[in-house]
Amino acid sequence: MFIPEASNSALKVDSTFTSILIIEVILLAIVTSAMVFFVVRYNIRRKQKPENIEGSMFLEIVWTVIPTLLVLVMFYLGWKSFDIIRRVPKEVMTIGVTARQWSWLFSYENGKQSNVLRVPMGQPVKMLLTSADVLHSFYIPAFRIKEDCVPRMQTYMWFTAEEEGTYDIFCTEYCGLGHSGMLSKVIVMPEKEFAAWYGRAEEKVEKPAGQKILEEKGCLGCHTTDGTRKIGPTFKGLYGSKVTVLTNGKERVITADEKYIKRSVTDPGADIVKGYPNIMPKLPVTNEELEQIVEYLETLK
Ligand SMILES: [Cu+2]
Repeated sequence: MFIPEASNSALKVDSTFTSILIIEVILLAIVTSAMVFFVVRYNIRRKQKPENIEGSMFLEIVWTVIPTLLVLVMFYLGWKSFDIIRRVPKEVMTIGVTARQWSWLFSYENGKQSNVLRVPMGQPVKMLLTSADVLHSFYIPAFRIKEDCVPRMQTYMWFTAEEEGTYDIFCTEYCGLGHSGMLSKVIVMPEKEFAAWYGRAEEKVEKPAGQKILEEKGCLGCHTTDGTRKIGPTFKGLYGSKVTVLTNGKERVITADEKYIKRSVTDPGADIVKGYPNIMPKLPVTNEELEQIVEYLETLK
Protein backbone atom coordinates (compact mmCIF):
# COMPACT_ATOMS: atom_id res chain seq x y z
CA MET A 1 0.00 0.00 0.00
CA PHE A 2 1.25 3.46 -0.88
CA ILE A 3 -0.56 5.14 1.98
CA PRO A 4 -0.19 3.52 5.43
CA GLU A 5 -3.22 1.82 6.96
CA ALA A 6 -3.09 3.58 10.28
CA SER A 7 -6.59 3.18 11.71
CA ASN A 8 -9.09 0.47 12.63
CA SER A 9 -11.21 1.14 9.56
CA ALA A 10 -8.33 1.42 7.07
CA LEU A 11 -7.81 -2.35 6.61
CA LYS A 12 -11.53 -3.01 6.24
CA VAL A 13 -12.03 -0.22 3.73
CA ASP A 14 -9.04 -1.44 1.74
CA SER A 15 -10.18 -5.07 1.69
CA THR A 16 -13.65 -3.99 0.49
CA PHE A 17 -12.05 -1.89 -2.20
CA THR A 18 -9.74 -4.72 -3.29
CA SER A 19 -12.58 -7.29 -3.39
CA ILE A 20 -14.72 -5.04 -5.60
CA LEU A 21 -11.72 -4.27 -7.78
CA ILE A 22 -11.05 -8.01 -8.30
CA ILE A 23 -14.70 -8.64 -9.28
CA GLU A 24 -14.50 -5.75 -11.75
CA VAL A 25 -11.23 -6.90 -13.31
CA ILE A 26 -12.66 -10.40 -13.86
CA LEU A 27 -15.80 -8.91 -15.46
CA LEU A 28 -13.67 -6.64 -17.65
CA ALA A 29 -11.65 -9.66 -18.82
CA ILE A 30 -14.81 -11.67 -19.66
CA VAL A 31 -16.50 -8.82 -21.53
CA THR A 32 -13.37 -7.86 -23.46
CA SER A 33 -12.55 -11.42 -24.53
CA ALA A 34 -16.16 -11.99 -25.65
CA MET A 35 -15.95 -8.79 -27.67
CA VAL A 36 -12.70 -9.80 -29.35
CA PHE A 37 -14.08 -13.28 -30.02
CA PHE A 38 -17.20 -11.92 -31.75
CA VAL A 39 -15.21 -9.43 -33.80
CA VAL A 40 -13.03 -12.22 -35.18
CA ARG A 41 -15.69 -14.95 -35.43
CA TYR A 42 -18.29 -12.83 -37.23
CA ASN A 43 -15.96 -10.76 -39.35
CA ILE A 44 -17.56 -9.71 -42.67
CA ARG A 45 -14.84 -11.53 -44.62
CA ARG A 46 -16.00 -14.85 -43.22
CA LYS A 47 -19.29 -14.28 -45.10
CA GLN A 48 -21.52 -15.70 -42.37
CA LYS A 49 -25.24 -15.90 -43.02
CA PRO A 50 -27.24 -14.01 -40.35
CA GLU A 51 -29.68 -16.14 -38.42
CA ASN A 52 -32.87 -15.08 -36.62
CA ILE A 53 -32.79 -16.13 -32.95
CA GLU A 54 -36.12 -16.22 -31.09
CA GLY A 55 -34.69 -15.90 -27.55
CA SER A 56 -33.42 -18.12 -24.76
CA MET A 57 -34.98 -18.51 -21.36
CA PHE A 58 -31.78 -20.08 -20.01
CA LEU A 59 -29.62 -17.10 -21.06
CA GLU A 60 -32.18 -14.60 -19.71
CA ILE A 61 -32.02 -16.24 -16.28
CA VAL A 62 -28.21 -16.53 -16.28
CA TRP A 63 -27.58 -12.88 -17.14
CA THR A 64 -30.15 -11.67 -14.64
CA VAL A 65 -29.23 -13.84 -11.67
CA ILE A 66 -25.41 -13.60 -11.83
CA PRO A 67 -25.20 -9.78 -12.00
CA THR A 68 -27.84 -9.48 -9.24
CA LEU A 69 -25.79 -11.73 -6.98
CA LEU A 70 -22.61 -9.80 -7.77
CA VAL A 71 -24.23 -6.45 -6.99
CA LEU A 72 -25.60 -7.87 -3.73
CA VAL A 73 -22.12 -9.12 -2.75
CA MET A 74 -20.62 -5.69 -3.45
CA PHE A 75 -23.42 -4.01 -1.50
CA TYR A 76 -22.86 -6.32 1.45
CA LEU A 77 -19.10 -5.67 1.50
CA GLY A 78 -19.59 -1.91 1.25
CA TRP A 79 -22.32 -1.82 3.86
CA LYS A 80 -20.22 -3.84 6.32
CA SER A 81 -17.31 -1.38 6.27
CA PHE A 82 -19.67 1.60 6.22
CA ASP A 83 -21.30 0.23 9.37
CA ILE A 84 -17.90 0.17 11.15
CA ILE A 85 -17.22 3.76 10.11
CA ARG A 86 -20.61 5.05 11.34
CA ARG A 87 -21.10 3.06 14.56
CA VAL A 88 -19.32 4.98 17.31
CA PRO A 89 -18.23 3.05 20.44
CA LYS A 90 -19.66 4.22 23.77
CA GLU A 91 -16.36 5.19 25.42
CA VAL A 92 -14.80 7.83 23.20
CA MET A 93 -12.80 10.96 23.46
CA THR A 94 -14.50 13.82 21.63
CA ILE A 95 -12.64 16.43 19.61
CA GLY A 96 -14.34 19.33 17.84
CA VAL A 97 -13.26 20.35 14.34
CA THR A 98 -13.98 23.79 12.93
CA ALA A 99 -13.16 24.23 9.27
CA ARG A 100 -12.79 27.69 7.79
CA GLN A 101 -11.24 29.36 4.78
CA TRP A 102 -8.48 28.09 4.95
CA SER A 103 -7.50 26.31 8.12
CA TRP A 104 -8.52 23.69 10.67
CA LEU A 105 -9.09 24.27 14.37
CA PHE A 106 -9.27 21.33 16.79
CA SER A 107 -10.93 21.84 20.20
CA TYR A 108 -10.51 19.31 22.99
CA GLU A 109 -12.83 18.50 25.88
CA ASN A 110 -10.57 20.29 28.37
CA GLY A 111 -10.56 23.53 26.38
CA LYS A 112 -7.25 22.98 24.63
CA GLN A 113 -7.14 24.20 21.03
CA SER A 114 -4.72 23.52 18.25
CA ASN A 115 -4.23 23.71 14.47
CA VAL A 116 -2.60 20.29 14.48
CA LEU A 117 -4.59 17.25 15.55
CA ARG A 118 -3.03 15.12 18.28
CA VAL A 119 -4.63 11.80 19.19
CA PRO A 120 -3.72 8.91 21.48
CA MET A 121 -2.84 5.61 19.86
CA GLY A 122 -5.30 2.74 20.32
CA GLN A 123 -8.07 4.89 21.75
CA PRO A 124 -11.33 5.59 19.92
CA VAL A 125 -11.77 9.25 19.04
CA LYS A 126 -14.97 10.90 17.87
CA MET A 127 -14.74 14.03 15.78
CA LEU A 128 -17.61 16.53 15.76
CA LEU A 129 -17.30 18.62 12.63
CA THR A 130 -18.65 21.96 11.56
CA SER A 131 -17.71 24.87 9.32
CA ALA A 132 -17.47 28.59 10.01
CA ASP A 133 -18.14 29.61 6.42
CA VAL A 134 -18.57 27.33 3.40
CA LEU A 135 -18.62 23.57 2.73
CA HIS A 136 -15.36 21.79 3.53
CA SER A 137 -14.54 18.12 3.84
CA PHE A 138 -12.23 16.64 6.45
CA TYR A 139 -10.08 13.85 5.07
CA ILE A 140 -7.36 11.68 6.61
CA PRO A 141 -6.17 9.36 3.81
CA ALA A 142 -4.10 7.15 6.14
CA PHE A 143 -7.26 6.47 8.21
CA ARG A 144 -9.47 6.01 5.10
CA ILE A 145 -12.14 8.34 6.46
CA LYS A 146 -13.64 11.64 5.43
CA GLU A 147 -16.66 13.68 6.35
CA ASP A 148 -18.22 16.94 5.22
CA CYS A 149 -18.00 20.06 7.36
CA VAL A 150 -21.24 21.99 6.89
CA PRO A 151 -22.00 25.50 8.20
CA ARG A 152 -24.64 25.60 10.99
CA MET A 153 -24.66 21.80 11.16
CA GLN A 154 -22.76 19.17 13.11
CA THR A 155 -21.50 16.03 11.45
CA TYR A 156 -19.41 13.27 12.99
CA MET A 157 -16.90 10.56 12.33
CA TRP A 158 -14.75 8.32 14.49
CA PHE A 159 -11.57 6.28 14.34
CA THR A 160 -9.03 4.45 16.42
CA ALA A 161 -5.51 5.34 15.34
CA GLU A 162 -3.42 2.19 15.37
CA GLU A 163 0.02 3.27 14.23
CA GLU A 164 2.22 5.93 15.74
CA GLY A 165 3.24 8.64 13.32
CA THR A 166 2.30 11.84 11.56
CA TYR A 167 -0.25 11.75 8.75
CA ASP A 168 -1.73 14.27 6.33
CA ILE A 169 -5.06 16.00 6.72
CA PHE A 170 -6.64 17.46 3.59
CA CYS A 171 -9.70 19.48 2.75
CA THR A 172 -11.29 17.45 0.01
CA GLU A 173 -14.12 19.74 -1.07
CA TYR A 174 -13.23 22.77 -3.20
CA CYS A 175 -13.78 25.75 -0.90
CA GLY A 176 -12.21 28.73 -2.64
CA LEU A 177 -8.81 29.86 -3.91
CA GLY A 178 -6.94 28.78 -0.78
CA HIS A 179 -8.38 25.25 -0.87
CA SER A 180 -5.16 23.52 -1.87
CA GLY A 181 -3.37 25.13 1.07
CA MET A 182 -5.95 23.92 3.59
CA LEU A 183 -3.67 21.29 5.08
CA SER A 184 -2.85 20.01 8.52
CA LYS A 185 -1.38 16.96 10.23
CA VAL A 186 -2.64 14.35 12.63
CA ILE A 187 -0.04 13.19 15.13
CA VAL A 188 -0.69 9.78 16.65
CA MET A 189 1.07 9.57 20.02
CA PRO A 190 1.56 6.76 22.53
CA GLU A 191 -1.09 7.11 25.24
CA LYS A 192 1.34 8.25 27.94
CA GLU A 193 2.89 10.93 25.75
CA PHE A 194 -0.54 12.12 24.73
CA ALA A 195 -1.72 12.29 28.33
CA ALA A 196 1.32 14.39 29.21
CA TRP A 197 0.60 16.80 26.35
CA TYR A 198 -3.12 16.84 27.09
CA GLY A 199 -2.64 17.48 30.78
CA ARG A 200 -0.25 20.38 30.30
CA ALA A 201 -2.31 23.48 30.91
CA GLU A 202 -0.37 25.66 28.49
CA GLU A 203 2.55 25.32 26.17
CA LYS A 204 5.85 25.78 28.00
CA VAL A 205 6.73 28.87 26.02
CA GLU A 206 3.87 31.30 26.46
CA LYS A 207 2.83 32.57 23.05
CA PRO A 208 1.91 36.22 22.47
CA ALA A 209 -1.87 36.71 22.50
CA GLY A 210 -1.80 38.05 18.93
CA GLN A 211 -0.05 34.96 17.61
CA LYS A 212 -2.66 32.72 19.24
CA ILE A 213 -5.47 34.69 17.58
CA LEU A 214 -3.78 34.41 14.18
CA GLU A 215 -3.47 30.64 14.67
CA GLU A 216 -7.02 30.12 15.89
CA LYS A 217 -8.71 32.30 13.27
CA GLY A 218 -6.80 30.49 10.57
CA CYS A 219 -4.91 33.58 9.32
CA LEU A 220 -1.71 31.56 9.09
CA GLY A 221 -3.32 29.32 6.49
CA CYS A 222 -2.68 32.11 3.98
CA HIS A 223 -0.12 34.42 5.64
CA THR A 224 3.26 33.48 7.07
CA THR A 225 5.34 35.08 9.79
CA ASP A 226 8.70 34.06 8.28
CA GLY A 227 8.72 36.01 5.03
CA THR A 228 7.50 33.27 2.69
CA ARG A 229 4.80 34.12 0.20
CA LYS A 230 1.57 32.14 0.44
CA ILE A 231 -1.90 33.00 -0.86
CA GLY A 232 -1.61 36.28 1.06
CA PRO A 233 1.38 38.51 1.81
CA THR A 234 3.67 37.61 4.70
CA PHE A 235 3.40 39.39 8.06
CA LYS A 236 7.15 39.55 8.53
CA GLY A 237 8.38 43.10 8.25
CA LEU A 238 4.89 44.30 7.36
CA TYR A 239 4.38 46.73 10.22
CA GLY A 240 5.61 50.18 9.30
CA SER A 241 6.63 49.18 5.76
CA LYS A 242 5.51 50.81 2.51
CA VAL A 243 2.87 48.76 0.74
CA THR A 244 1.54 49.20 -2.79
CA VAL A 245 -2.19 48.60 -2.70
CA LEU A 246 -5.14 48.85 -5.04
CA THR A 247 -7.96 50.91 -3.58
CA ASN A 248 -11.08 50.79 -5.75
CA GLY A 249 -8.82 49.68 -8.58
CA LYS A 250 -6.43 52.65 -8.15
CA GLU A 251 -2.83 52.01 -7.22
CA ARG A 252 -1.34 53.85 -4.24
CA VAL A 253 1.49 53.45 -1.78
CA ILE A 254 0.64 53.52 1.90
CA THR A 255 2.35 52.85 5.19
CA ALA A 256 1.28 49.69 6.98
CA ASP A 257 0.37 51.35 10.27
CA GLU A 258 -2.11 50.36 12.93
CA LYS A 259 -5.05 51.85 11.04
CA TYR A 260 -4.16 49.99 7.84
CA ILE A 261 -3.74 46.64 9.60
CA LYS A 262 -7.03 46.97 11.44
CA ARG A 263 -8.86 47.91 8.27
CA SER A 264 -7.27 44.98 6.43
CA VAL A 265 -8.76 42.61 9.00
CA THR A 266 -12.24 44.14 9.33
CA ASP A 267 -12.64 45.14 5.67
CA PRO A 268 -10.22 42.93 3.70
CA GLY A 269 -11.46 44.14 0.30
CA ALA A 270 -10.73 47.86 0.93
CA ASP A 271 -7.02 47.87 0.09
CA ILE A 272 -5.73 44.93 -1.90
CA VAL A 273 -1.97 44.43 -1.80
CA LYS A 274 -0.70 44.58 -5.39
CA GLY A 275 -0.08 41.15 -6.87
CA TYR A 276 -2.48 39.28 -4.57
CA PRO A 277 -6.06 38.16 -5.24
CA ASN A 278 -9.00 39.76 -3.43
CA ILE A 279 -10.15 36.63 -1.64
CA MET A 280 -9.73 37.16 2.09
CA PRO A 281 -12.94 36.42 3.98
CA LYS A 282 -14.18 38.81 6.69
CA LEU A 283 -13.38 37.43 10.13
CA PRO A 284 -15.31 38.06 13.31
CA VAL A 285 -12.85 39.85 15.65
CA THR A 286 -13.33 41.97 18.73
CA ASN A 287 -11.57 45.31 19.22
CA GLU A 288 -9.39 43.74 21.87
CA GLU A 289 -8.31 40.99 19.49
CA LEU A 290 -7.52 43.61 16.84
CA GLU A 291 -5.24 45.43 19.30
CA GLN A 292 -3.46 42.19 20.11
CA ILE A 293 -2.96 41.34 16.45
CA VAL A 294 -1.42 44.78 15.79
CA GLU A 295 0.77 44.42 18.85
CA TYR A 296 2.03 41.06 17.64
CA LEU A 297 2.67 42.21 14.07
CA GLU A 298 4.73 45.08 15.47
CA THR A 299 7.11 42.48 16.92
CA LEU A 300 7.58 40.85 13.52
CA LYS A 301 9.65 43.71 12.11
CU1 LIG B 1 -11.86 23.61 2.67
